[in-house]
Amino acid sequence: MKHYFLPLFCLMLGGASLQAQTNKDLLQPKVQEFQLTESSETLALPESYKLVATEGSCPHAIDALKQIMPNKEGKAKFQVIVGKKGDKAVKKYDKKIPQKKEGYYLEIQKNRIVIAGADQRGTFYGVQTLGQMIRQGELSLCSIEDYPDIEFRGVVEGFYGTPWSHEARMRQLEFYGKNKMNTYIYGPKDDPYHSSPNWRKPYPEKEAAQIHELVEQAARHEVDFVWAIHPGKDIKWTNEDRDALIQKFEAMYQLGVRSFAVFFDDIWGEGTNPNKQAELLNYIDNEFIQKKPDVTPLVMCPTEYNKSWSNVKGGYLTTLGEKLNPSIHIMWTGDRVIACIDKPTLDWINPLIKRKAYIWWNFPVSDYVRDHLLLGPTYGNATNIKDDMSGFVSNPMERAEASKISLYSVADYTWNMDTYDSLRSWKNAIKDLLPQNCSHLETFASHSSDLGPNGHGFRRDESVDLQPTLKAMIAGDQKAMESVLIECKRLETACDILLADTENPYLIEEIRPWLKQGKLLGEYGQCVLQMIQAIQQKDDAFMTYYNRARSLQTQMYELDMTENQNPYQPGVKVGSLVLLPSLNEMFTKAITEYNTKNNTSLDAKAEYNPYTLTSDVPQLKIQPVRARHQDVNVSPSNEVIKWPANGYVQIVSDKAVDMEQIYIDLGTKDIAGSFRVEVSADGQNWTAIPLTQEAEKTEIVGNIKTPGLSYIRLVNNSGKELQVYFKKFTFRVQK
Ligand code: 14T
Repeated sequence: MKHYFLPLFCLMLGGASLQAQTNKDLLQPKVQEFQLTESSETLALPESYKLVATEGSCPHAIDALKQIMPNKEGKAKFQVIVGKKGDKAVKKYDKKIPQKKEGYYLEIQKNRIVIAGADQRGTFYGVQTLGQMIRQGELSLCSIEDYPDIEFRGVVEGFYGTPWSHEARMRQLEFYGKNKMNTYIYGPKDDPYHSSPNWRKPYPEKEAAQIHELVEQAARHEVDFVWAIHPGKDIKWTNEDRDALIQKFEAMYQLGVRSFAVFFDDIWGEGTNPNKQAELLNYIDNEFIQKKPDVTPLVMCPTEYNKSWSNVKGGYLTTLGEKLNPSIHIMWTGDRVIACIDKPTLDWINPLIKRKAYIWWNFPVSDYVRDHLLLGPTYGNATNIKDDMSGFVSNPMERAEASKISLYSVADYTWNMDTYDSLRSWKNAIKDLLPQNCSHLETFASHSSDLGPNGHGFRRDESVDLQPTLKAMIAGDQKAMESVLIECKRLETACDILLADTENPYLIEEIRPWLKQGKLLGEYGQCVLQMIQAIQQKDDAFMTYYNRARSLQTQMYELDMTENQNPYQPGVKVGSLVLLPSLNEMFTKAITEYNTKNNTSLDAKAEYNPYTLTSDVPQLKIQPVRARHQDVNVSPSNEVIKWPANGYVQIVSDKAVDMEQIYIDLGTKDIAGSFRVEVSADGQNWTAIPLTQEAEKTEIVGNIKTPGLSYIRLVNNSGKELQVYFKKFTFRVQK
């Protein structure tokens, strides 16, 4: 067999280790049918090839092919045959093309490569698979039949917070194409021209030019750029607003947009009327979407977008189900705002909306836990539901590159559900994102996956491999202590190496504060265990280890107080589910014992939160509370809170403190009179605090003059249920 490698070609492969043949488990997303040729021979790409294609067909596939095979084209014997069903070039292979939208047939033979798609996009995907095989090394002679399980697969940029940058979006779109995701829904909550009141206005020139550029990038990578509008906060059900919406869509169409969505989430009042919503959407569908030959089906996000918020008797969903044109897709986040999807989820919603739900999966979105990175495996969705949904899109983190760990797996899951393996997919994702330093990123990511306590009650496992060892360590097992020490060293090393990584500077920039925290955590773990060894061996170095461990605790705290200071969940948390708490437990246990034995009084506290929250408002019961500097802060919620008459939110401090001011923001003007704030030293005798709220402002302020308090609570004293936001609840205490 001939083995020619173009030098250029080798360069392209960078330092990636070459394998002798194709590893089908590394093809992404996992392909449906992979057949090795009996001879199990391999092929090195020839120096030149002849491209056989039908003029003008599948331009994006051909462009992509030229990128991955920059070899000389010519009259060589080796043929690369590329085309879509119906093209003359692939006529011979017609029967082998999967009869599925976006499917393809790929064949590697000694004298040819064939890529025959069911359509243009399928052909493009075939080229992507070939590219992955080439990057692995020599090509196994084989044939592949491949197609997606879910029709619409991808991402909805729908989070609160800083929208992705233009450059980040450009990189994302390329990534989606490479991973065979076909949908990017543009709906950043903080784009003023997406939502009220500016949804009616056209984009300014610069923003318009950027959207146009995104649309072109999306087309190049065979992604539907879906532009979403969020008009419900202030829409009037008039012909005027209806025409304004169509006009905006028309302007977006002029910019190249061919896919559209209308979101009615996160609103109340007149905008939530399902009859009016359906009427408007059908009008848009009939008069705009259906009239244009090149526009994909309309997508809508309902006001009641998850089961826990839906009031079936109220008829909202039933009305949409009955009235909305059958071609309009309805989004659904599952049984709760943040939920994984299974068969019962879909068996509940699909009959109500009389169509297959289009899943909006709220993972790895972190806009409600902004001090955590969600870098762990993507798991929890059932694998027997491919026929029960029309689409599946993931709402990601504000950190675009870091989100790719999960998005890679979303691509994998939605393409080939039966064989989805979250751990394999996670490892492949990390390799893909950071080929050289993947082992270090894996180490770091394994300790950076849970969300911490949060109002949605959604959690992820963390430090999974280490959990049994940590348990054994706490039970006093010496061997386990050594293993934990090694893992902490590994974490420190990983963070150090990643901090200076240059392979993916965007990723490192996004996660830098967490890498610094991870490094400190790794050092802290080692130090705690060295300290314990010193106790056991009656080593004089004990005091030095103790002091260093305390210093590292302080440094972790300082970092948490100074980096990533967003107003929602400020701070930087790593290993917060098991690793840090286990180390802290070891620290406290060791110092307590030491104090008893040696009659000393070293501080054994590792971490301390004196405040707890209690509430009888269902949506606020598990809202986390934190103390930072002098501020005690309840984490805000994005939800519309149904606050029952006399319902309360209460904070208890386990020691008396001198409270100063309280700041409350319920997102509502003129509401101070409907609530009272009261304080108490004993939880029995309460004193009300006078509240002030300036005209046209939503913030409420109270001055607390009594010293020595342990209780503070906010009560709805309007005598009726109120619907409010919960944007701020902070009080200051004297040091
Ligand atoms: F539209 C939706 F399907 C949806 O999930 N909306 C938001 C989403 O943009 C946000 O990123 C996500 C995570 O916080 O949750 C939804 O946001 C909420 C969450 C709430 F609890 C909006 C209102 C809420 F009450």
